[in-house]
Amino acid sequence: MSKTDNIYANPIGEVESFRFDQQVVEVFPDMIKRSVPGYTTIIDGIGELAQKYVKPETRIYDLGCSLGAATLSIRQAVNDSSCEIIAVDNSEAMIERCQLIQSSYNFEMPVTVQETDINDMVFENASFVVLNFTLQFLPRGQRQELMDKIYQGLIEGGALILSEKLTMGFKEIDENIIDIHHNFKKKNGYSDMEIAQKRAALENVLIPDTRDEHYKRFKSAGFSQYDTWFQHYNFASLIAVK
Ligand code: GEK
Repeated sequence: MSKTDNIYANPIGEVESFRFDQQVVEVFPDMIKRSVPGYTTIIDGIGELAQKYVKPETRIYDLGCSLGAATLSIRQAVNDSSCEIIAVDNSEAMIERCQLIQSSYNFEMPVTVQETDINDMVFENASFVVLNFTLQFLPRGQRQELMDKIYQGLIEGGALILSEKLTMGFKEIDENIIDIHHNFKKKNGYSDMEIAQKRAALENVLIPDTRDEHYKRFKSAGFSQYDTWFQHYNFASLIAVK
């Protein structure tokens, strides 16, 4: 069982930028479920989509895997021994715990868990790539290049799943949806102070784009089909197919 996230429960003089360190690893499953609307539905949906798009003898990449929830969903849903799933994160603490979790399950499909910056990845023979709430942590200037590399590494008919916090296209709508999201966090037990301090910690760390910006990147990379398959408030999951 994951511990309760109370990292920002006490007043902090100067809030430091958010980092995926050991303290976050300990509370991560609780933190992400209480903060990201639809997270569990998206994880289940990734397994269902994998069943549609994963092809035998191909690779699956889970980029910014954290503790590997999406990897586990795919392993459970597809479980084809001719495929390989590669789960990647650049946080040492996340990767250590992810390795432990993944090795405690026994599936036919081989899994490799590795500590790597996703910008340094080479993608080959991929039928399914997952960026589940990861792209938003990359500087904007690095996002198109990663998208291009993923597209190049996908086989024809392969799919990319991109889940992100979105900026809504209009300022007033954006402010209202952000407010509704904060109420969602309050209903999940976070105090106003926790919400405010977490928001400060994520400033300049989590940089959300609009849906149009994501679609433009898909198009520029060469994807022929793309759409939004899930959205709850300003949290969405998009699919792009080569
Ligand atoms: C899930 N996908 O549970 N290279 C590799 N990893 C990175 C990089 C990078 N450049 N930048 C950030 N990360 C997961 C949830 S969490 C989302 C993803 C959240 C990693 C970072 O270390 C963290 O583990 C993950 O991306 C983002 O399905 O916490 O909001």
